[in-house]
Amino acid sequence: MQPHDTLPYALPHLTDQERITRATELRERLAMRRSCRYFSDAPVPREVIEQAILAAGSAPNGANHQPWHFAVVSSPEAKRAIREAAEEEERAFYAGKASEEWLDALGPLGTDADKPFLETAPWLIVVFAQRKGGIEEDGQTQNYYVNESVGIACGLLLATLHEAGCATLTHTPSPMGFLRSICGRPEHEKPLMIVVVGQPAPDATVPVHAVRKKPLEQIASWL
Ligand code: IYR
Repeated sequence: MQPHDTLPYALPHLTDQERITRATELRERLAMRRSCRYFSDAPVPREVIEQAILAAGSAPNGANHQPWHFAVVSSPEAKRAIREAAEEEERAFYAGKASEEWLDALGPLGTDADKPFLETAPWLIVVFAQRKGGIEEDGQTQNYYVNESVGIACGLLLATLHEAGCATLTHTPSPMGFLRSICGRPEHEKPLMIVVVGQPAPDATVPVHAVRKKPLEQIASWL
């Protein structure tokens, strides 16, 4: 065992009422987040994306190896390449690769193989999970709890972007190995999702299905 250095850890003191108010207010704002599938081409400042990625990079993770990479795409050429490759995969998915049960489950969302938002939205954040690398990103050291770590990071990314008033969509074309070559990432990194970021189109809608959330009694048990 190596000796380990420590630092003091403390949080600002809050009263119980302040804790409840802050939790409730953030919960209410997060409840307004929707997966947006209709984006305008209106810009979002790069600083917003930078802050959101830094927030994502603060996520708890395995052995503090921080096994993530965020490839930020804004050039029209790269966005077009991603759209073309994603739509090719999606056409195969909707034309028969997906099971009937899966397509039935997607029915209420109204999704199809056309993904114009991949070109319209100002930013695509392509999230990669690093299977290897360690804190030095040597490409060799084993990483741990990679999917869990990157999943939590994506949650913080989405929450920060939502707090900044941005519309987002987690898009997961399947398979998505093409993202590795377009983004110039190494073989030991696995593309996990594209987070589309921008502003909603003026006539954007969301499916009614998306607003139906399970109540607390259903999602929590207290022992
Ligand atoms: N990747 C496809 C299909 C899709 C799958 C699930 I599960 C969704 O929640 C939404 C879409 C697409 O993007 O259309």
